[in-house]
Amino acid sequence: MIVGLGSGSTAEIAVELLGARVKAGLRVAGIPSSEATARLAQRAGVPLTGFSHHSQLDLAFDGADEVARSSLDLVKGRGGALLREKIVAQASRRLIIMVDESKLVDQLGSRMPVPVEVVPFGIEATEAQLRRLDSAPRLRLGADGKPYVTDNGNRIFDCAFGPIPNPAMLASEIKAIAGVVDSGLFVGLTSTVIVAGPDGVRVVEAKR
Ligand code: A5P
Repeated sequence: MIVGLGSGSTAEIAVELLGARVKAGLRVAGIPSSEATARLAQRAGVPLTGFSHHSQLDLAFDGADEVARSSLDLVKGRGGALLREKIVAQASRRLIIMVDESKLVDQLGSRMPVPVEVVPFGIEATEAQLRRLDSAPRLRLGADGKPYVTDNGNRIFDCAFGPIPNPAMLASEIKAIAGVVDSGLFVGLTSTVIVAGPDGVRVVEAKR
């Protein structure tokens, strides 16, 4: 089985658990969605593979920053891995998202700005275009106070749009800007959401 390995604290726990299953005999290979996850998977003993060997994955698991209750669309990218996460998600037959209840929202954009990965060239022009979409883009900074650099050598604007009535339309508008690589709006990709709450864990399947 070929599995997409998500990024962020929730996905990291799942990678460690997967490593324990591999040690117990499970036959699986993972495609990591970030350099950090690749390092963790190696430490946990999860064999890694890549898209040059497998263009389609059986499933991917990941966390999320927001999950829309009815559509199961997502905002992702607080950890900066949104582009690779989306490539992995789109290549997977099933995308399983693990969150706690605090991540569930009626409308995406309610709790979190939408991360947008942009190429460094012309970054001021790209920022101006994002501002025209009624967002308030803020260049993400790293712990050193310098612009955060993604695994792909790009930068991230965190764009506060407020509650988003039509995430699919906004995702297309953002992506139409030349300097944008992709946004953290994941529309129509989720198969299943596993939600942890005070009363235990429940599983929500996408209505498709
Ligand atoms: C990484 O870029 C993100 O998309 C994470 O998947 C998301 O931020 C969820 O992370 P946590 O599981 O750490 O909340």
